[in-house]
Amino acid sequence: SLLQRGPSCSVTTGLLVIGCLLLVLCGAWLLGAVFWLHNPNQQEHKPPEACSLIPEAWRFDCYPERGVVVTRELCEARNCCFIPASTASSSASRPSGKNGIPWCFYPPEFPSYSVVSLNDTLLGQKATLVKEVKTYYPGDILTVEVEMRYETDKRLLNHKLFSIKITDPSSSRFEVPISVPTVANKTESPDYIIELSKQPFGLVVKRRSTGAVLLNTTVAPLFYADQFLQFSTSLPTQFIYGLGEHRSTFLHDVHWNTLTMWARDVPPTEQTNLYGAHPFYLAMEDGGNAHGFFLLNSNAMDVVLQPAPALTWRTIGGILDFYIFLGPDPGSVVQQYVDVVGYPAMPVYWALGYHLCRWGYDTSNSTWEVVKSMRNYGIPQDVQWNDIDYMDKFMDFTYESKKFDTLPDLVRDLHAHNQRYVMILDPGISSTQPEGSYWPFDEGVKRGVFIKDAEGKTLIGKVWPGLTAYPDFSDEVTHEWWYDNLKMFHNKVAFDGLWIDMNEPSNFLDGSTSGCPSNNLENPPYTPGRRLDLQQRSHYKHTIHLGFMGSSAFSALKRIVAKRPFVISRSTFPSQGMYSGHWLGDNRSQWKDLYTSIAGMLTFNLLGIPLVGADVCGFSEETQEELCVRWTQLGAFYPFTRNHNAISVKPQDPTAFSPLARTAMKEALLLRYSLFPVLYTLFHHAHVHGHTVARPIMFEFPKDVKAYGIDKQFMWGKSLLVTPVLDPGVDYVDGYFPEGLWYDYYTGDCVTSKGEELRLNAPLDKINLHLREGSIVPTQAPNLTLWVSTGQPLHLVSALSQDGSASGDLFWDDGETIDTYETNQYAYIIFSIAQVLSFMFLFCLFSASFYGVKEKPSRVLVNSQDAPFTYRTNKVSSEFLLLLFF
Ligand code: MIG
Repeated sequence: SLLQRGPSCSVTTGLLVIGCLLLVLCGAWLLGAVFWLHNPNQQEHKPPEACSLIPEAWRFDCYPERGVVVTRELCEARNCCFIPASTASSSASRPSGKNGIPWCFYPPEFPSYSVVSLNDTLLGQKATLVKEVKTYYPGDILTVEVEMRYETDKRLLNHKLFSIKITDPSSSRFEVPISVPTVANKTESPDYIIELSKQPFGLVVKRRSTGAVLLNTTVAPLFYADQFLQFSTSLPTQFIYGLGEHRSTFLHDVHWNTLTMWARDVPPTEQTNLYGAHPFYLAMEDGGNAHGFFLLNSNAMDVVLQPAPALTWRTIGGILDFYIFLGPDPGSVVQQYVDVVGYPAMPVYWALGYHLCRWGYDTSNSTWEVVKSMRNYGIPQDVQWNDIDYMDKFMDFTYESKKFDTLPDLVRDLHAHNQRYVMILDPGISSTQPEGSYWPFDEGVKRGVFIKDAEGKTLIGKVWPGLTAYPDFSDEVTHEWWYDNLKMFHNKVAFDGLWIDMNEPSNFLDGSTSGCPSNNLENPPYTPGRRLDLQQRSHYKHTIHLGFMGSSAFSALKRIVAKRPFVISRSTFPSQGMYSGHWLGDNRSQWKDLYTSIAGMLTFNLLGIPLVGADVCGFSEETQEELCVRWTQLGAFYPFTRNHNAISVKPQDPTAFSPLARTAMKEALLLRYSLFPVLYTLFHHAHVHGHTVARPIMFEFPKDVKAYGIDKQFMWGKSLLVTPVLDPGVDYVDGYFPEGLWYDYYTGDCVTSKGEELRLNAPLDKINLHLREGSIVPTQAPNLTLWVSTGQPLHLVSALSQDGSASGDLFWDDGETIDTYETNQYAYIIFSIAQVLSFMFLFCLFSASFYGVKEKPSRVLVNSQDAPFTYRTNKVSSEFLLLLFF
């Protein structure tokens, strides 16, 4: 992920080490205990009436610090209200994973900022805010500046974007170095209404058309201290999505749910901050409108959801710079967000094929054996990967000369079969090799690419190769050094893409070999995160931060392979979609993980990183055959599909299973390969328009509230509905079908739904797939690689709507040249059927099926010539199927 600052060591590059929080928090707890002893009568104390008037759902936590028993004394020392919550389960001890209802909360009159001047600017208004009294956080900034920008004249954002930047006029604070498109003009007729409250300062943003209050920051005081920046807003809805990276349901729970953002190396766990940080949410309002909110800040932060509903942003550095996107439909919100952070890269075609990987291939030959066995069974595979096993002593840019001696030959063989090779690289560079024996480190030191500690010495941590230095990828010099290393390695092993791991970055030491300095970055007054338990502490100690590894890998690959770069990254930050895809990290081979992968995939599509998938069949623990079959079926619909396995567990590639299971997996992959034209076209729309690829049902049916919580099904684009089996031992699945006609993809059988749940047959060899009425999807006869598949004739599948119309499209190019869209080297075809069956075929179309033709046509004309066709009555409904050959 990109630069973040959090509780961290102060190092000269500004890229940091964290940890060592224990002492401070223990200290605070002791203090609390002492106050408690001195006031045994505290329970009798009556809070002021203003406090008791505040409903529990509307309490904004005045004492968010973890590990502190919040007493009345501690609370009142902050001039806050102290009222123990009504229910036992919501005590201040904060039951695991969630905050309870706060016992200590801000009173209405809590000191905050007032507007002292307000001026019009070219793009909006600028206000100066002052606060009279310092609060209890050190470095409170009493004068801040607010810049409100009402608009851009950019295509997507016209009338739909409102942005605010709150800065300290007296000193420059850290700002996230991603380039946001510049704003040009102030809008005359925005879709929103802004109301500014002057005393205390607060902002209310309403949707003009409905009056819905999208933002109201008057609900709690604004904090702007050096290491504690916080504001809250009411929400017009409980339906909140996004806010990655977490393992949770797709729809977030707003019942005192704190989501922490701070990139770190930890296997997907509920209520825990994971590998990436994405301070963006999408909200569904009453009536089906949607809006989005993005806080452009990369420091460690908490986002607190509470049932009012309301939300609090609490970050420990940087500035407050935020954007509101007016939608009004959910897809447009994502488009507007992506327009600010950057559009996803157009993937090289083979990125969408099947990837096979594991940790623990002992040798290059054993890796090769799997590839050959996949070919023998006729199972599609585009890409073979290697994990850290291939390296010599786990060092980047080396390969093990005995066990992996045939690696270059394996890669040549893959290429000869139109297959590709990807290997892992970690950021940590071994620092302990004899001088002159390891160029990456020696040269890195010479060019000064490594992160330094507070004393200006190279900071040394520990990862797989042992002691390591960390490249500072925010520096151009590092990019050049990284490129040189890749180029030299590429001369030996002609890899096609890169897998970048451990780039939170992960560190097995607490800080560095010399620990952590003691300073305010290391010991922030407030530490985001859940309760300070042992595990949490050690994880904070284990994280240091650096950035831009994804963009560095992208630009180096672009120069080396001169094709669209393929990069998959574990850590991510807003804008990362421009450079890489993402896999969801170290999941387990469990049914639960199969299910949660859908929410992860959908969330990353919302975050502008559509090339995403989970480790198919599960990473850690032994998988089971049935689970692995179901996972391969669901995985066939991950935008990025890779089977990956941990070390020391049994193989889980498709060839490792019984003929029955193997065949079912093969079928699922062939299905994916046959749908490649659809998937590729969806990625084109992601790249050019910021669309999602794998999409929640509610994106297509925003008025259907029943679809808002669905994360067991999803769509590909607007046409295909996927209903996977997520439970063991069943041969059916229940799925929700929004109102309308839905066609079984395989048979053309049609169901009419009133917006209801339907039970579908789902034997082990089947994943349910439905075509929405009115859609046309281009498909191809599948083959063992996409290279071969994409040479096959197209077949169109059309699902007519009730009035007999349908449409669809196809983006097509050579699959690998950089910027084909931008340089006009592509074909884009729109298929459309009106009541009269007529449409244009531009090239190499071989056949077409039409679902839902109500009467047998007397003639079929293709280019004015009679064409042969077959026609049959559909078994289940009274619809008909027409097959056409020409
Ligand atoms: O410390 O490279 O998430 O996919 O197999 C573990 C070994 C390092 C973590 C990755 C995982 C990979 C593993 N890596």
